[in-house]
Amino acid sequence: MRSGGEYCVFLFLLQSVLSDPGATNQVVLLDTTTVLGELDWRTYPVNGWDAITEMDEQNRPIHTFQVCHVMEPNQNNWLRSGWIQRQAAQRVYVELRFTLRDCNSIPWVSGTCKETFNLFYLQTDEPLPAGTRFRPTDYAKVDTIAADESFTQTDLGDRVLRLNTEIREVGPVTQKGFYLAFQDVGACIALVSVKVFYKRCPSTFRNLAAFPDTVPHTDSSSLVEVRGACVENAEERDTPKLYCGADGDWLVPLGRCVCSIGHEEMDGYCRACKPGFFKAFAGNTKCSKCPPHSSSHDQAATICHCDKGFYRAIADPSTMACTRPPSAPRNLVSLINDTALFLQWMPPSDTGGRKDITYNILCQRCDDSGGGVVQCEPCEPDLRFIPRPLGLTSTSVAVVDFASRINYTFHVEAVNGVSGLGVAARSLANVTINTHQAGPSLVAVVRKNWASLNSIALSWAEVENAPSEIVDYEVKYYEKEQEQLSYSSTRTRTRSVLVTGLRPSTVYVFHVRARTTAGYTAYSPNFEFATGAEDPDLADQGQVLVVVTASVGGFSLLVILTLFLLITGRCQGYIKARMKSEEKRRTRFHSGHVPFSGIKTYVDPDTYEDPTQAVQEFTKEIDPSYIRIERVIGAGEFGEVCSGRLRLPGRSDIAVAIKTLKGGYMEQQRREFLREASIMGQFNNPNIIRLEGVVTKSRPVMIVVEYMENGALDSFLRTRDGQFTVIQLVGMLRGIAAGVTYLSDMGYIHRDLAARNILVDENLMCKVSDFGMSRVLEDDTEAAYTTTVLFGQGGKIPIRWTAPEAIAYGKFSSASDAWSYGIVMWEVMSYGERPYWEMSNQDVILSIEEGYRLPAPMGCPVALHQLMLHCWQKQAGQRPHFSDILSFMDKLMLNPSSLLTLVNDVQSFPDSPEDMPDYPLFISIGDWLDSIKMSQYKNNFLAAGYTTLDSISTMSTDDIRRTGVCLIGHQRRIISSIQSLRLQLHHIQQSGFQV
Ligand code: ACK
Repeated sequence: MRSGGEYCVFLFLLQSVLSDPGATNQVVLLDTTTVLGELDWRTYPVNGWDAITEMDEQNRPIHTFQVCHVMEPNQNNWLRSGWIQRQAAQRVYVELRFTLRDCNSIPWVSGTCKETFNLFYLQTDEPLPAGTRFRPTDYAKVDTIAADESFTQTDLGDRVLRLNTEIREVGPVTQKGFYLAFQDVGACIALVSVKVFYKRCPSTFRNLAAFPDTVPHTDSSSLVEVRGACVENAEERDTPKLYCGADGDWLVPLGRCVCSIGHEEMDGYCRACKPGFFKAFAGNTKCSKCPPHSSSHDQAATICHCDKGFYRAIADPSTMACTRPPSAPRNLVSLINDTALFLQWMPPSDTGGRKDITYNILCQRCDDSGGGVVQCEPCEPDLRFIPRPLGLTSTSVAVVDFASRINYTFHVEAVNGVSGLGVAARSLANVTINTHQAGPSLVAVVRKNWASLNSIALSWAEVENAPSEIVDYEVKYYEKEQEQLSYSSTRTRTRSVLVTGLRPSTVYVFHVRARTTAGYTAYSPNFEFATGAEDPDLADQGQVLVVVTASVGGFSLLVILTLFLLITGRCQGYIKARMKSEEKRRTRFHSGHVPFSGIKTYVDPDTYEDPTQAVQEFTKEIDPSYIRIERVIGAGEFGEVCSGRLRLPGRSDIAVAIKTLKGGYMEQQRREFLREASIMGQFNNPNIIRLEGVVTKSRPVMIVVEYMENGALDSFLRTRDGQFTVIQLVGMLRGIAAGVTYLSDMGYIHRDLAARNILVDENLMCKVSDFGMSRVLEDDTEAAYTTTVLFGQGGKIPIRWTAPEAIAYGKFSSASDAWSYGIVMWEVMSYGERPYWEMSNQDVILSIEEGYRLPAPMGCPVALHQLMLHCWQKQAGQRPHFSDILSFMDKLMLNPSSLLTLVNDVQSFPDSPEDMPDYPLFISIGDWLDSIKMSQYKNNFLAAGYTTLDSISTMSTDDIRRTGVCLIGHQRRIISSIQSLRLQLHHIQQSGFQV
């Protein structure tokens, strides 16, 4: 049963089969649509299946097999393929495309027509010899194949042919080849194509590794693990692996390869870095451009070589620019006094591109050995350099223990991490100093006029024929026992001096020298004098006078105190017990605040023999069950600071801060901790932090104070830069002034006034806190003299906040608190900027001594800066009293127009900018902006023509605004950095001018 129409349909179907490109994860063992010659398939009996070969348009053969003996019963027609080689296959698939006629569509065949056929196979290691008889029983059945679709009749009576595709798995096949056989039992079939294939995972590249073609396991549930090989110029990180699944898909990629040094990944391969680029480490990064002053000429460079004259230190990373040794230090100047010789210089103009510059001092001593021959030799080994001669990171050094009348030549060498790597000459700056004094001593004898417990009055006469142009005298002194470990000096224009701040019963060594217009003369010989002893019998006349005065003063204080205690009725039976303490205290009240009747006076807890008595007297014990600790808000000196609630019986609960004393404390620590409470407990003022009470009878020991929602003033302002009006800031300062006025009226000296010790509540009200530092001072009615301690600042004095006389010789007073208040004003007006920025403490002391004062912060009213400067008067007596500061603040707030005049521009120093040397700290505008984290404005500065640090030195706020820095906080940061630079410069200049 064949018709020409059906053949056309076959042709069409076959074309669509041919155009199927096939999947890449299949290996085809046979495809009848691609066999060009005869197929050589056999049929049994010969008239059963019919092989028909037609040609398509491209003249390619189309092999089809048909059978359609539907009218005859008992059909058993076989079609057998040729021998198909198995190759690597383990599981073989057979894809059949065929049409099958629906028996209903054929009349008169109901008993004989079938709608299925059977697929069989036979494995052999070799093709069966020609002429082998066909034995159906040799073949194993794979499946009975039925059609999904068949011929169907349309409404118009046309028959529509449907092509069926069926795939069957054959096997497992283990022999070298096999035959397929198709059994027809009476159906009408056209077998259009037969494709035999097996599946495999095709070779692939993943994660820079190559994976070969892989045949899946026969067991479809297990995967084949395949290890990949890294592509060329790549190396394994973790073993690269893939798994081949039964369907020929790659699964679960593991591990990877990365491109080796000198290579980068590109489209799944590792490509060599181009010249001018390098890659120093294996990895999936790209090649990098050679850093400045280096180059690579070949492909696949792993490092860029430094250009001539540039180097890389051993520890420098290969990504860092090549650098070179620095140029010589600049502006080396020297300054000599009798015991120390100072060298100071500026960093080299060319740092070589590095930040690790250090300086070495090399010293030679040169003597004129006569006849104009100068002989130089290394300096004495016992010459001392402070802090050290080599590896200096700062730009100054002091030299002591030098011999007099010698020419010393100092070479200051600038070195960096690549110095010595090339053949470049050493970068030296030289200076020669002669340690000659400007003439012999003009003071032969120094006399003691009188001495008290703490002071000695001296006078001297000049030698005969002394030159008239004496500028002043310098008196140097130190404790004899201490030798010269630390010494003090003071100056006077007259031939006498009163040296104060000395220790009782102590021998001091004094010597005096004159300063003439030609320089210092040599010192007088040493003279030793002792201060008075505590025992009045041993005192000389002057001491007796002082002690009597002190006793009278102390007595009147005692009377006032006694009256006060009697009037208030407190501790009546207690006066006697405290008489001993009173004895001790009577000379300890601050002289500037003699309390008058009716005003409560601060009592120093240290004057109590038993400090727990002071705690009992001035604080209230709280039952810990009334306290609820909620969270930790900070770390105090003695333990954590927490916030919480306090509910006292009959009172509503309030927010409190709770300072705790951490476990394992020593008794001394407990006393120190509670000392603050017994100070705080004496105060009652809205601008002083209020003590609610203490817990001492159970653990942990606690101090409970009112809670201040906004915490410490310094950090509070830093996080709200530029957010307050000037009036609000003045309001804060007014509050602090009110608090300190109260303290000073009580006779209490705070000693540690600083924004960090002021707390701020939710209404911006400021309250003074931190009473840990305070001690009542020695009563000293003598006038203060300026003394300078050159080396070694002992103790824990907050240098930047502390008045010079307090630093130099411990003279704390309400006037030194006024100095600190001025610094707090500056902190407030600059929103928490660090006073004197990053200057070292030593430089701060020297700058203050030289007369430098902090410039006005940006946007600060002139009136406020004037008040700051007033607080920073060198003479403590000239500083304003707190009551004056308070009324000044009140006036400002009542008359806000007085705050309208602002100090907007950078303060100018007396010297013109042309006279200024280059800025020492940074190399370029870019570096400078990086250092203050304002890098984003580099282009603004450059575009506006500011290319050197010289050029920014005179910039005003308006100039900065004009460069396009719009944010007020950023303007502030930049302007204060310029001020800081100018300050350091000024400091260097001042030192230079003294030479
Ligand atoms: O800046 P702060 O939040 O404010 O961090 C410190 C921290 O405890 C350690 O001293 C905070 N602090 C101290 N006393 C109080 C208080 N009375 N109210 C609120 N915070 C306080 C301080």
